[in-house]
Amino acid sequence: MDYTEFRNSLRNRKVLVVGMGRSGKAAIDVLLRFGADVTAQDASDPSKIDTALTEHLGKEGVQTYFGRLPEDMSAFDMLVLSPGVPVDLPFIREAADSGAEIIGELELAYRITPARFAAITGTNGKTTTTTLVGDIFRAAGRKTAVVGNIGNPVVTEAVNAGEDEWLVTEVSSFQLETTKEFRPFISAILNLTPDHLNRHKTMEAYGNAKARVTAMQSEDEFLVINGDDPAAMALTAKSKAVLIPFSRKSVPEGPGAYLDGTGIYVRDLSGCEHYICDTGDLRIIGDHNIENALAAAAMCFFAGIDAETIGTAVKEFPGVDHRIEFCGNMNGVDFYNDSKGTNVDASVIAIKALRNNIILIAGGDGKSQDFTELAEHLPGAVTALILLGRDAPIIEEAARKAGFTEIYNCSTMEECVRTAADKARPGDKVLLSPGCASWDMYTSYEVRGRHFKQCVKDIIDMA
Ligand code: UMA
Repeated sequence: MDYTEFRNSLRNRKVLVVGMGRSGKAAIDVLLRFGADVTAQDASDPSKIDTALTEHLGKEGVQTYFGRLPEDMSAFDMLVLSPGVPVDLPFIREAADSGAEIIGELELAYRITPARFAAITGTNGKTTTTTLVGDIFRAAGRKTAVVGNIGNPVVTEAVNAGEDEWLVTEVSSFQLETTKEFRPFISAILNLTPDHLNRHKTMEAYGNAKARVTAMQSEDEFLVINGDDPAAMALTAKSKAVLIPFSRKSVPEGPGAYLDGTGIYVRDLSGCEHYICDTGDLRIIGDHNIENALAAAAMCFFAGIDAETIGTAVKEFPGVDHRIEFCGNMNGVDFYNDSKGTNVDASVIAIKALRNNIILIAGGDGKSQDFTELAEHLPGAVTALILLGRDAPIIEEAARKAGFTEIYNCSTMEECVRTAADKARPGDKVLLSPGCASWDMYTSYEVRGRHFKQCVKDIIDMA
């Protein structure tokens, strides 16, 4: 079914949209536009739902089930799930058993658009790489929208995009779990380390969700993959796409992106090498960002962009907010906001990038992670650990087991920043890299990061 047939097929189709966050609201608007008979459901109590949304849905004739479930799940032809909704909830299974098709907002977006997708997944680096790929596409003069897990629902842009447009899409394992036909022209799997195990339960299930980014790709499409990461490489087993490995550590034999000395290169399908830029030219710091630059360069090159345009855009790229973002200096102490460090691996990466003399602020919703690896990276690099949030005791226990005892518990972000500033000596670096989701105290990592930056600004202004 092509996109016009799919759009036509939505007329009078009974669709239940689950979750009234950004994705659910966007999906409803698009479904209504094509005449679907939409019902909305959210687990939250009606009093917690935005009144503007309730009024909007009322005007559009959308029946709502807030804080409760529809009585008859067999009434729906299709369910569109928001990414945060687990697929194995009993009422979703009941609908599937009665013949409803279960898809997510990403799959809806894919089916409804003629635009092409460049899709980026992986445990860490997704937002940086997606933003960089978007910048390079724009620099090459391509019509581009940067969408997905990065914060903009895909479906909103997808429905207005033409066939000459590119949807550069950050895709999470949550979004991929509900894809069926989703087939990007070029995809990337940046790395695979433990995350979201409270939702996916096992690393195998988490990896399987990530592998869906390439599952439907064909032999004339491309999968950019981290050649230095065996767990990511293992996900390529079933892919039919042309494999384009990127590596910081070795030079691939065939096509790929790699370092030769300090130079970043791409080798094309006929074996010719193309110079992109030098690692010293990058404004983003750390080995992980060299990997992000390699992945972005490979994606853009094999999407048909010339090496010179890629090189210029990579050199100009300033990085993204909330990812090892410099946010102030006070008395010789630098402050960095890495609120996007929402898992152990991301925080370890941030510690490695800043190397030593770090005062680390961590903690939050630990998502059932094991913090041993984070704890093992503290001695030698971190001089004080300041803990905040629900799972602080779990991190403290892991740190003490690793022999690290310079630990301070705080109950607010203001207190964390004050304590860090008190402990810091000139040359130290205060780093917020929680290793945890923000959901125990904030609505998102962005809100947490902005709060941290405000606390840093306040303390600098007072000094
Ligand atoms: N809800 C239910 N039932 C449930 C779970 C949630 O009804 O079982 C409801 C909640 O009450 C709430 C709504 O669903 O009203 C929230 O939906 P959502 O959690 O899917 O959030 P959205 O606002 O739609 O945002 C989602 C992504 N959120 C998640 O994956 C948790 C955003 O990624 C993404 O930016 C946005 O879609 C646009 O595409 C955020 C994220 O934290 C940044 N992602 C995770 C990560 O990066 O680690 C995967």
